Amino acid sequence: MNQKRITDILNVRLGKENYQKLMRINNPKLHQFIAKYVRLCNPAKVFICTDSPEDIQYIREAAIRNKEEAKLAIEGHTVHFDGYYDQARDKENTKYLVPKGVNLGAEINTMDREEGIKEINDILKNIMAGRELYVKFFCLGPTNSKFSIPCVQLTDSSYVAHSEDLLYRQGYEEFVRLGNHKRFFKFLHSQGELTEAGLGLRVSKNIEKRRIYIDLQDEIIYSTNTQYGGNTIGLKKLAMRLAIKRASEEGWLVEHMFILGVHGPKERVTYLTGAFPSMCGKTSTATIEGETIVADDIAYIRRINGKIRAVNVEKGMFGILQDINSKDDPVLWKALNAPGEIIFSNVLVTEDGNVYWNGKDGECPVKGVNHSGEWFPGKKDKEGKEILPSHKNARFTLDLKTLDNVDPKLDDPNGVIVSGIIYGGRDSDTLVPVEEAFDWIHGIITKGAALESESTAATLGNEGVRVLNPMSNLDFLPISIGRYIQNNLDIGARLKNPPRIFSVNYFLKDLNGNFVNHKQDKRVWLKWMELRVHDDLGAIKTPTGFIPKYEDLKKLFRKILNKDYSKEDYIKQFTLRVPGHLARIDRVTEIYKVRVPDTPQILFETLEEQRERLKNARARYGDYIPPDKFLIE
Ligand code: SPV
Ligand code: MN
Repeated sequence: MNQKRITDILNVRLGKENYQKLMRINNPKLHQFIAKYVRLCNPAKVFICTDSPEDIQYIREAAIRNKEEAKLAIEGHTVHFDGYYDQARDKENTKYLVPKGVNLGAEINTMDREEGIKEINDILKNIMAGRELYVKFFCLGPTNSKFSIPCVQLTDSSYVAHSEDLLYRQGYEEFVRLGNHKRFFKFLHSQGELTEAGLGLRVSKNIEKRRIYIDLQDEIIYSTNTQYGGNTIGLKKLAMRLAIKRASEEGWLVEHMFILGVHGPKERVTYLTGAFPSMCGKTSTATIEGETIVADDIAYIRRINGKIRAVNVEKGMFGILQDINSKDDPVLWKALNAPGEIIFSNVLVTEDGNVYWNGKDGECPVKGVNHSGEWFPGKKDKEGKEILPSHKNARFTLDLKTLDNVDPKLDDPNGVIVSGIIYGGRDSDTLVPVEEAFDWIHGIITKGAALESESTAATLGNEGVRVLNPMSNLDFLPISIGRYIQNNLDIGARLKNPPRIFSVNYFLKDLNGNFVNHKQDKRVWLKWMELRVHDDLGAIKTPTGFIPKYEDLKKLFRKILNKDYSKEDYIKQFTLRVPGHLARIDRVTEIYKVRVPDTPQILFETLEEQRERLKNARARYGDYIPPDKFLIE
């Protein structure tokens, strides 16, 4: 399309006011993108959303008017439902469109680019007929920063647009300022035809045509016939995929990580990042009492003047509700029960407009409406599966400023210095609750690249299956796993003082199947890590890393939780479980050997060294080695 044709289309389709708003941005590529999809998707109306409070209010009201959200009893709270079969990220239908001859390895879902674009264009044709298209501008990362990436989102879902207003920094003025100068990411979403669900809310009907296609070449993501945030909120996991590709080319990282300010002695604040697969304690760690939150899900990480620095890509939270209660999560609990702008999704709504989620304080209501419609205890779905009051992946969306413990550096364009990196997974039988790696390479390989987790309800499919999930980022990788691991190794290599690397495991069980830790124990692990970063504490060297000394934990448990920490608990938690570790090394090595052809050689070497250390220890002390054995050495 030539420039004249583009402006003609926009002029006619947008109407005067919206046309003028768009034309304040002097960026022909942007105009072309919008014109192309307005023509193809054929919406009845187009709304260009600036950063003004009136425009943002328009979106908020549209979500109610369009019946994508309904008001709840508490001021500012709304509820949204996704379709019964649209409750999580759809891995199967999320594909990278790759040109012929490109091979990203067996773990990454790809399809031929031309074929994909043809298919998606067919689906998109007239898909917005009769509806309004919202055009929104955002900035990933703080604005006006080395980290920032401008983005444009086209969506016919006012729920998606509203969610993004809570989750991302506004970017219209950033686009105006940048004019024609910077590359930007593009997202196109349509929820497709709608059907009525509980409370008269409307959900995507044609789930069989749900597609999430990622075009790395043009930095465009298409998402159709779905509403669930992880499939639709362009700036979240969709943008992450584009950003990982760009970062890989430019020598920085995009990680599935929280960023937490951990408060040490004498008002010292030490920033730790943490990568956990979904539903493994990432949110509850990021919002933990006593510390301050910078990010809960996605971090951009750069090496700047010999230091690793990180920013939060987002400014809000799309968090899991299940099991949030007043005792374990006081910070979130308070925010979720106070007036303020929050979107609840896939919860149970009672007649009086209150919400209930699995594991919330108080009695479960005996009736209400949820993502399955009218709900009552014992209700079953078509497959005979019991429907819980809320979906396990039910979520809340809020601006981080709603929380009491937001860190003052949230919007710092320079980010924060990362002093430690935590890798966490769901492991019922092997890894100790907290452990520090020997060094950068040992940490990246044995804690990050070898991260395994038992699968959860955050993605469609079976739960409880142990899967390898390098850096908990596997679902979002648009580059080969080998290359990704190498990028991680590279960023900390040759640094004088790279971040310390830790693993945590909140899910260890004893032989009777009981968890060996309480949820609050993680507060102690965080303080221990903070002190280790500054070499304020010693540790015990084991074949798999440094673990805490009993006396140190005893003091910390008393100080932080006012609890008596018994030696018996310590031994139960920190015994080295050699058979589990050896089996894990076997599993991980096998996957890398067979499925990841470009695995860096150092991965195999590092795991082999660990195997040798474990075998030697076993020869001396047996299969299950209490920590004190290593103290004597
Ligand atoms: C996750 O599943 O990792 C999330 C939510 O943070 S989603 O947006 O679905 O990715
Ligand atoms: Mn996530």
